[in-house]
Amino acid sequence: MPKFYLTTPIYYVNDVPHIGHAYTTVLADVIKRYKRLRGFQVMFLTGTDEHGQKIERSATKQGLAPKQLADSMVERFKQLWQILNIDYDHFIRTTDEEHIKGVQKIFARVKEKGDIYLGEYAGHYCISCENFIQDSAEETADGKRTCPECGRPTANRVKEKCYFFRLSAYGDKLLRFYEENPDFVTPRSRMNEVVSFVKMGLRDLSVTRSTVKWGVPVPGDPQQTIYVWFDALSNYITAIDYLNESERFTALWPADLHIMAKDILKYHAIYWPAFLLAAGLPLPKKELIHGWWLQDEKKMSKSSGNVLDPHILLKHFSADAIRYFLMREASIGADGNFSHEGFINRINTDLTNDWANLVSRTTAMIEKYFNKSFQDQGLYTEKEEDIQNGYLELEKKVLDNFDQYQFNRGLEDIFEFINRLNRYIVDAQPWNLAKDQANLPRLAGVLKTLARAILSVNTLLSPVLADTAAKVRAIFNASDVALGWKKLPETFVINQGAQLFPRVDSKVFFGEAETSPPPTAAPEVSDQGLIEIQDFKKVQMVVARVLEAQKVEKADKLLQLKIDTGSDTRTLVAGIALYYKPEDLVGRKIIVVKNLKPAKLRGILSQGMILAASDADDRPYIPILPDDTPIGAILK
Ligand code: ME8
Repeated sequence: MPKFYLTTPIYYVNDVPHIGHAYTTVLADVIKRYKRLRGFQVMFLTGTDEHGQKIERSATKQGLAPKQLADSMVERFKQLWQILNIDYDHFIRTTDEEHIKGVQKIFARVKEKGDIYLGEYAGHYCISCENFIQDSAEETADGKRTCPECGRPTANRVKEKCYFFRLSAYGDKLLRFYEENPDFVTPRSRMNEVVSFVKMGLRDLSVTRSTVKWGVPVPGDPQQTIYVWFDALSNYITAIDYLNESERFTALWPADLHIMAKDILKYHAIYWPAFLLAAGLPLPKKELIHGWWLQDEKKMSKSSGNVLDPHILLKHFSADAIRYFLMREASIGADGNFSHEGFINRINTDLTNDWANLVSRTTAMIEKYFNKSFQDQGLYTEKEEDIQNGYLELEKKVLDNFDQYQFNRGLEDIFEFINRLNRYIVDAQPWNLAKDQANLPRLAGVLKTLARAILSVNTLLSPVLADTAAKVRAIFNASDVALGWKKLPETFVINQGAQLFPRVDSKVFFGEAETSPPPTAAPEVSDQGLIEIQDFKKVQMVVARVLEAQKVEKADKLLQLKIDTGSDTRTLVAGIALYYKPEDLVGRKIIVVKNLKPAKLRGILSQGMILAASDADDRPYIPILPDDTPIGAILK
């Protein structure tokens, strides 16, 4: 069996997983299942990137040691991958002992060969990108510079001894490699970007830090730690036993496919091949670069505050529904825009109306007219032949698209065919055929054709709809998982199962989704962000006492409070339940905005808003006033 070694990026642990991470990982999982269907033995690697100043700072902010933060985040990632049915073979953490030793080994090897040398760096540093910034970068008013990668101001100027990688020596070698392997980076537009970048000339790269403690120590110079990207990229080889260069390593390396979004293209398509060339190792075969998931046309990222939590979707929809949406809506190379409305429409139309309905209509008719199984041969016409040929054409087209990782196009074709099958039912009118005993062989011909078409399409869908495909096979008692026009099992009995994609009430779904809305535009303010006192006075803030508090059913984040504002008693709903228990608040005096327009949250009318400070992670801190503060007192 040919092997296929497939990787996702290893994700930073300062961020909880969001739909962007889910997309890359689902894509990798779909590729794994597809390649398996095509006869490959697949090794699928994912994991977490845990070293560096960014993680260290994030941990300190939360009062944790970096490893503690990493441990808790790793659980979040693993849990989400389990729910999304991600069948990875190995989860690597850069804090794994084997990885650390492997990184030190490749570092030492490159150094031995003379491509890592000791020098000194003087300049600015971007903590977010963990990169030194050239002095030519734009300067801000306070003498800092803005990072050309992320646009954030850099930390103060630093001067430090560090080791450099002789990247400048690899420009020509890389260009030759790209020329000989024009599909190394796909899509082609991304390959062109890489080539232009390299042609502009490469400077040596600093690959250690003396100021960062949370990292892999440099062998022989433990005052220095290895640059996070040198550390992180090495995961692709350390995970398969580069340390011992065992048979496993030689069997799996080079990787067949690295998957990522365009943000980290440069690291994977320039630095990584250069490090490997320097270490005398073969280069990965292909890198698949996908676009961004955007919300409101902005890249989803924690710092923009517009990340979409996949758990909200998972409360109402199956993993397969989410996997399908992600694969159907995004085309490799282009950005995808996420909207809840688009999501629910896509699922209700394709999966509930078209696919689940086709399966349930067909099986219901087989049950009704043939008491769950066929005994006789069917009578077939040209129409059935058309369906079979139509399927064979479809399969060819879909495999072509899937081979190029164009899952959206393949799925589009599959659903066109599903619609054709639904039209075929209307056209054949099985309910009329059933009225006359003489037409039973014909009816059997129609329903058997539908059953065979469903089972065949089911296999094409199986890389994406992994759970559902197994359910459909169980309904038909079929065990064949191979491609092709399916035969029906010898003893053919329908097992009616639960509905495949129950319709989700959009009102319930939106009620929940609205509890984590994207940030709304800031109110109009004058030039320097200043407001008039009249503007401030428009907001009526008073002291209120919490009379009762309880959790809102099926909404993890919400607490429902009954409060006394001095002039009335009212209900508030606040997104604080992850951090405050009802008993923390009952009897306490808090500040509420009284004249906020009421809003319905999960069907409960919230009349006003509780005031709370929130940190960068959106954790609320509610100011509790002294017991003797009078209820109804106005804040002004
Ligand atoms: O960059 N849309 O980790 P990271 C689509 N640790 N994909 C997205 C996305 C979005 N809005 N946001 C994130 C790192 N991703 C490094 C990688 S690898 C040796 C080291 C996905 O947690 C996408 O795959 O910032 C992107 O490349 C990756 O998450 C970045 O993850």
